Amino acid sequence: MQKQNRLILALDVTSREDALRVAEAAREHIDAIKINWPLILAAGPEMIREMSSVKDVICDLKIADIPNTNRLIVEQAMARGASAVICHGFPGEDSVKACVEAAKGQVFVVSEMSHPGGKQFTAPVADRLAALAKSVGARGIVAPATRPGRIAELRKTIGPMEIISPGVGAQGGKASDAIAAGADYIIVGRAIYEASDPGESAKALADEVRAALQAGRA
Ligand code: O7M
Repeated sequence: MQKQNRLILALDVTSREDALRVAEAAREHIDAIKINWPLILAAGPEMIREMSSVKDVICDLKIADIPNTNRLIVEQAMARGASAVICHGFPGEDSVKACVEAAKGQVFVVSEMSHPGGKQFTAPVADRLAALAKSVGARGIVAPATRPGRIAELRKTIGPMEIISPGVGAQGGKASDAIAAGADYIIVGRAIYEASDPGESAKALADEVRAALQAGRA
């Protein structure tokens, strides 16, 4: 994944036609496409391969099982051209390790989730989940753009690992706040794929990210 626009498109649409339309429109303003269950269930797992010809694909299956099942899931995703996968940390170290081994390190571990319910169970253990991601050699963590202060705190735990951050737009977070707090990439779904002009919306977000980076350097 090239770190150019620092924008990951969450392609949670439910038809192949919409996926192609939105991905093509946003293409030049994004660094990766995140594919989750809605698209895979609607249009089939071959969407991973098809989208990987547009941009790097992060397969967001939020894998959360025993080590052997985790390994089997990751192998299937990688075999279809995924560049990285996303797993949960709560099943424990052995389960996350199985993902990291099967994906050759290309794993992002969910820490504190971005929605209101994320405060209930994930927030109290988010620092431990981030520490686990670091100790098993994952690539990065997922941290909430809806609570930028938490991005900055989790950064202290993981050091230079990557932070990818959902919650911008429809969930109320701001791209510039997430970037200023230390996110490497923002993840955006509805604010792009529900926009009347997804390309324009992606461009505006990428511009906002660039401006936040420049302000941080000034
Ligand atoms: O921009 P949205 O709100 O339409 O979409 C956000 C995407 O990020 C959507 O695909 C969610 O599944 C995902 N996400 C969250 O919204 N919150 C989280 O805490 C974690 C994720 C995520 O991507 O986890 C890997």
